[in-house]
Amino acid sequence: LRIESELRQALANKELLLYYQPKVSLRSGRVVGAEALLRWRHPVRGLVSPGVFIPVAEETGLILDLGNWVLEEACRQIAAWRDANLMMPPIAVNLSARQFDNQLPQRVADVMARHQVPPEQLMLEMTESLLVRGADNVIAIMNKLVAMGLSLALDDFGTGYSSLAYLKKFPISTLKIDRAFVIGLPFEENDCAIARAIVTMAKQLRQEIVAEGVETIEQMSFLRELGCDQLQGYLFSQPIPAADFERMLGEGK
Ligand code: G
Ligand code: G
Ligand code: MN
Ligand code: NA
Repeated sequence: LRIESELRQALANKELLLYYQPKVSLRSGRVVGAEALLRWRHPVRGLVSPGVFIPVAEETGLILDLGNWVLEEACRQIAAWRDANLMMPPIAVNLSARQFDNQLPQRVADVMARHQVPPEQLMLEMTESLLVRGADNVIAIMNKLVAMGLSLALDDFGTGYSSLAYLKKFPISTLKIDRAFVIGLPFEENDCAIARAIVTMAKQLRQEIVAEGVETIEQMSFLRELGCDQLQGYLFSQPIPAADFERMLGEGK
């Protein structure tokens, strides 16, 4: 309860900020995207992890306000980079299942229009729990977002309960292999088998594959052999402030 009211204040007091974690192309070695991750700079507790406050926000419904803030802030940042003539890759924003209602496409369209963000600059990440809900209107909402030119990624893949049969019904362009299966590569046989199966399936479905939580060169080599497209993880960078992300891309030129 304490966190809930503090979180409300945090929104009003501008204590929230976005960090960016690069996604690196295995083919070119270049940064080809980033995931925006919410952070809370608490005046007393310091930087609070979303692992602590997102679940509270989900329970209380505050995730709707938080989610709108994240979308707004990501689009503001994309526009600021463009206005500064910086060439930045697409930014992915996490969406909670609770944000998925019939008004979502219009809300996203409004924010994009306000900041004149082209759809190629924005991606949306969502988790499997959304697919399990499986309602027809989820597919309809996704189709609207795709029709707006946005691309959709399925986050934390393999950790939920969605049947593989669902996958082909959803207009998803990217699968993100959860770091739970990346941790054991290349030494744990089971993790290798699961990673291989996910990549093989995603390729058949013509989806891009991003591996999360990549921390070692050995993991990278294994994922390269599998034909994974992009990697995200501490091997390349932790989530970092916008200014550091700009600097990283500037140095890469
Ligand atoms: O950044 P970190 O690994 O601490 O994030 C912990 C969890 O919080 C992850 O599961 C991540 O998906 C989630 N998260 C981070 N930022 C956002 C956000 O803006 N919206 C939602 N819904 N979840 C987020
Ligand atoms: O659920 P989601 O995939 O959105 O969560 C991303 C979270 O994973 C972020 O909070 C980020 O801090 C964390 N993360 C990103 N890369 C690594 C990594 O290489 N190792 C570990 N342990 N965590 C990571
Ligand atoms: Mn994510
Ligand atoms: Na994840």
